[in-house]
Amino acid sequence: MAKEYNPKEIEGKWQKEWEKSLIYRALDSSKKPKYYALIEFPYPSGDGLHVGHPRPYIGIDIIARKKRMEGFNVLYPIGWDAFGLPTENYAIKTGKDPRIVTKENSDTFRRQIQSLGISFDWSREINTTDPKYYKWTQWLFLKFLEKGLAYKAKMAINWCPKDKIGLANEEVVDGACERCGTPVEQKEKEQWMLAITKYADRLLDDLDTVDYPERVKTQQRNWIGKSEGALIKFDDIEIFTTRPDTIFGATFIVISGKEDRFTGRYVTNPATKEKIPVWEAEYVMSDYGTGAIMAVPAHDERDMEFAKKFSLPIVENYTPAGFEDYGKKVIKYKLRDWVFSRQRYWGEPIPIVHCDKCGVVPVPEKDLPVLLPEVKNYQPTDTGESPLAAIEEWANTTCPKCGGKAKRETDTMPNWAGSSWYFLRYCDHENDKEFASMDNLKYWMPVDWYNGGMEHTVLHLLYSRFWNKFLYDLKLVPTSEPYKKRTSHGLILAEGGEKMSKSKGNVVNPDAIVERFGADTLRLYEMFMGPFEQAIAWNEESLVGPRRFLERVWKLKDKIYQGKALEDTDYQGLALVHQTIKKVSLDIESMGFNTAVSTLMIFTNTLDKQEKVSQKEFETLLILLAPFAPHITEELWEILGHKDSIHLQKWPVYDPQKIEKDEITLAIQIDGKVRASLTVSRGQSEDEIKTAVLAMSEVKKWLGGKEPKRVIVVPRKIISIVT
Ligand code: ANZ
Ligand code: ZN
Repeated sequence: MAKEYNPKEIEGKWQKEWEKSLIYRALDSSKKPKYYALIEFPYPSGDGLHVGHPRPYIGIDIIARKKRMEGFNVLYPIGWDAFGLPTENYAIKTGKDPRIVTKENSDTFRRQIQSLGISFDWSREINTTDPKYYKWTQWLFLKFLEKGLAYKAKMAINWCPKDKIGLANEEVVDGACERCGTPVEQKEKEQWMLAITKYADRLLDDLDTVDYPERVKTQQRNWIGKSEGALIKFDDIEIFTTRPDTIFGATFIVISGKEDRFTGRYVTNPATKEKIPVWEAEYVMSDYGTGAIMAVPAHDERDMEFAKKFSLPIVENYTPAGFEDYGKKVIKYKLRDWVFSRQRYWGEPIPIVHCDKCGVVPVPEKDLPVLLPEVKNYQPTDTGESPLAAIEEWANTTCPKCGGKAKRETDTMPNWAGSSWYFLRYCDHENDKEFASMDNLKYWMPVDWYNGGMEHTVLHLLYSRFWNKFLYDLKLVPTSEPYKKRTSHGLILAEGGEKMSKSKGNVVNPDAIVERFGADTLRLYEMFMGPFEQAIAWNEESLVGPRRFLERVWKLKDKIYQGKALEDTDYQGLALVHQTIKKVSLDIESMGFNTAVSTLMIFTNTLDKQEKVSQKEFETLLILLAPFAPHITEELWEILGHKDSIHLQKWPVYDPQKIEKDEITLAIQIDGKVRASLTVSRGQSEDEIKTAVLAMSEVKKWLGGKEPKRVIVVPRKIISIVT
């Protein structure tokens, strides 16, 4: 009896085999062209993987596998973005060392991801919390310092009174802490800052040079928020406006304030020479423009609302005024410098020493990394200082310059630090002399295809582009943009359409799915369930479809007859093969994974209807299916008698001529008279047609046994026989 499809028997076996044969290893030099495929490295949370995590890993895996089969030297790496609050909060709660928590969590993630047969080059695994990694994050910070782009500023920072942590602007959502929802307060504190605003124009302009979805570019542009406007003085109050032409309708001034109130002051409108009142209101931001506006209620909605509420005059005046009339043109940005300090434990220590005599002193390169000390208590302090400040034997040190008493910087870096350059480290992950060698970077960079979540298309992309550009200016990386192409995947939601979350108890663990259906079915299902870019709800029942499909592929092996080349397949069959190759190839390139799978299903159904299937046709199906379902295809490939891996085979190329499946009917003239007709397929050669015509009984009858003098085939029109 034929063997049943049993994923449990084959999946683990092949995963071990691939690990041994190193077929997914990227080589740092090769005659092959390079291809760098990247996913956003995960945060190894305590909950383990849920079925949403692997969606992008599988999608890019399919692209990486196809590229390998097309002859590229592919780098498809993975690692752990492991500093951050959840682990720290867990450590606070349980007293467990975050290092151990991180190790346990990443072990779980690794095991789970490996069970899905994704072709990551595991030899390049990195971990942002590994001192060998964060040594270079610290080194890079010192480069920013050296070039004047890292600086300290006393800033009113966003302060979450519950988490006791300073938040970056982007971590404040509607005035509340992004993590816990507590209303954010302002607190003055010395902070390390990174001058990303120095790169605002280039971050904006260079968007024209990269292949990102338009909505991602728009989001980046809006975040940078460049506007051209004028600064205009209303007596001693300077305002910023993008509409100086509306100045005749400016009936009051609003300066940024905590509540809506009249200040009691009046200033002169330089256009109308009228006295207009000065108000204070929350809707004017203190840190944009000049923090003051001229209110033109007739033209601006917010001003209109305010004018109505407080019965202020509304004047429609279309007297034209231009930039020329007022002030010079200025350019303002919404983008702010990046607050780079965190008063937390589980982050990279900022490698700075404060000396009474010498001031701010960078830790010398030879003393890097500044190791994160082990502590008993991970709780942030009530004063807002980092828990590191409480560890005197660590914080008290000597000045690297003068040898005198000094104190270490006790702030740590934000979560974004490690992820701002990890794609560079993958290129040379073991280097202990440099963050990555220029040779390797020149070979691998830029990333050819980067896929990640929509939630990271603003900040992470902007930050990492900024670091890359900064390093480019120092001639430490070879390209000014790190990512050639960026795409995003949609979330996988829980059944019913809600977001998967532990608190809702609706998280689906891939382990259970692999156990029940196999990894190949899970992979196929995740690709088949809907368009890759769109959010979609998980539906356990639907896993049966892909599983049955794989069973059908499995059974096809019993129908094979050998020794027949693909070209010998009958014409209809050949057209279908080439159509399938074409559609699957193009769909993969455009992330149309769901339609690629359905194309493979149609092909399989057609083969299934045949009594016999040629080995070549079956092999073509397997090769096309291999990136989607790497285990079953490898097993069948072996059963067919191959000794090398299916994943090292050449990706098939379609022949456009063979795809034209329409047949044409040609008239047959004998000595100038139409006597018969013949239906041929477009792919047939002239000789084939001639042979077929002369074999026709009707033609034989008209020829009466004579040899024709000439047979002329006018392509796609007629066949003319002269006797
Ligand atoms: C008069 C006016 C008339 C304005 C009108 C707009 C429309 P963007 O494009 O975002 O740069 N503005 C200036 N500083 C502000 C601040 N700190 N907080 C809130 N609003 C501020 O917008 C610039 C416009 O936003 C400026 O032009 C100003 O209002 C307002 F029909 O001046 B305008
Ligand atoms: Zn000193």
